[in-house]
Amino acid sequence: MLMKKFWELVEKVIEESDVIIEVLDARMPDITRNKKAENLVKLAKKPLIFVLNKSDLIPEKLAKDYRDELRKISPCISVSTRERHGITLLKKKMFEIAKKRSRQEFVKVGVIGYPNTGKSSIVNSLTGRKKARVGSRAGQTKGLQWIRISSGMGLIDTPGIVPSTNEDDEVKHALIGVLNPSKINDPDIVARKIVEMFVAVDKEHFENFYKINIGDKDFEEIINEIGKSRNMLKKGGVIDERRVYITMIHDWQKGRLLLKRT
Ligand SMILES: Nc1nc2c(ncn2[C@@H]2O[C@H](COP(=O)(O)OP(=O)(O)O)[C@@H](O)[C@H]2O)c(=O)[nH]1
Ligand SMILES: [Mg+2]
Repeated sequence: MLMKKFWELVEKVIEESDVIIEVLDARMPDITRNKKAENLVKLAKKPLIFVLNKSDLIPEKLAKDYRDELRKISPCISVSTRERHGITLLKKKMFEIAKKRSRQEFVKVGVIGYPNTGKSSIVNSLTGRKKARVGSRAGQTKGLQWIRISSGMGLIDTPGIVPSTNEDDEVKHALIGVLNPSKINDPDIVARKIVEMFVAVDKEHFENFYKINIGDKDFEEIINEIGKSRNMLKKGGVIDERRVYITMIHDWQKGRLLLKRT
C-alpha cells in the first residue's frame, strides 16, 4: 500500500471516531508516538488516549513514570494484551472520555498506531469473541466496519496503521520491528541502542538471557561476551559481531528480551 493510502485510512479512522486510542510500545513510548497522527487528532478536536501496550515487558515503576509523563498531554493507560491486564480499565476510560466529549447516544472508538505495537491485539481484546461486524449503519456503505463492545460503545475494527517509511530513521524502524534485522544497514547502531536501554533499566535480565556478565564492560566487550556465550564465531574463532547484533535485534523485536527482572 502506498504511504498516502495509509494516511487516508488513519484520517478516516479519526474522522469516524469520537475518541481515538494511540497504541504505543511500552518499551519505547517516545519512539512509537507519531506526532503527525496526534496532530490530526487534535485538528479534528477529538480526545486521544495513549495506550502503553506490552507493559508486561517493562517494570511497573518504569510504566508509571511513562504514564505520568504522557498524562501531561493526554490520558494514558497501561495494558498487556498478552497477560490480559488493563483492558477493563481501558474500556472504562474510553467510555468516560467519549461520553464527556460527545452528546451522542452511541460513541465510536478508533485505534491508531505504528505497525507491530499491538493494535490488532487490542482490537481483539476489546471485542472479545464477538467477531460479528455490526457494520456501517444502513445507507452508510462508505463507513468503516465497527463492532459493539458495550451498550453505547463501538470499536472501529480496522486500525489506522501509521506508515513508517522515513528513510533516515532506520534505528526507529528496527526497534519498532518493521524492518527485518538481516536487512538493516547498521545493525551495530540498533544493537547499541538496545544495550543502552538495558544498561539503564535492567542489566540483570539481559545478563541472564545471554548468560553474560556486564560489569563495567563497554559495548564492544558486551558483544564479544555474547558471541562467546552463544558460540557465534567466524572462521578462525573470531566473534561474528554482525550475527550477535542481528540476534539481539531479533530477540528485541520478538519481545523475548524483557526490560524487567524475571
Ligand atoms: N509481550 C507482548 N507482546 C504483545 C502484546 N500485544 C501484542 N504483542 C505482540 O506484538 C506483535 C504485534 O502485535 P499485533 O497486534 O499484530 O500488532 P499490530 O501490527 O499493531 O496490529 C505480535 O507478535 C504480538 O504477539 C503484549 O501485550 N505483550
Ligand atoms: Mg495489525
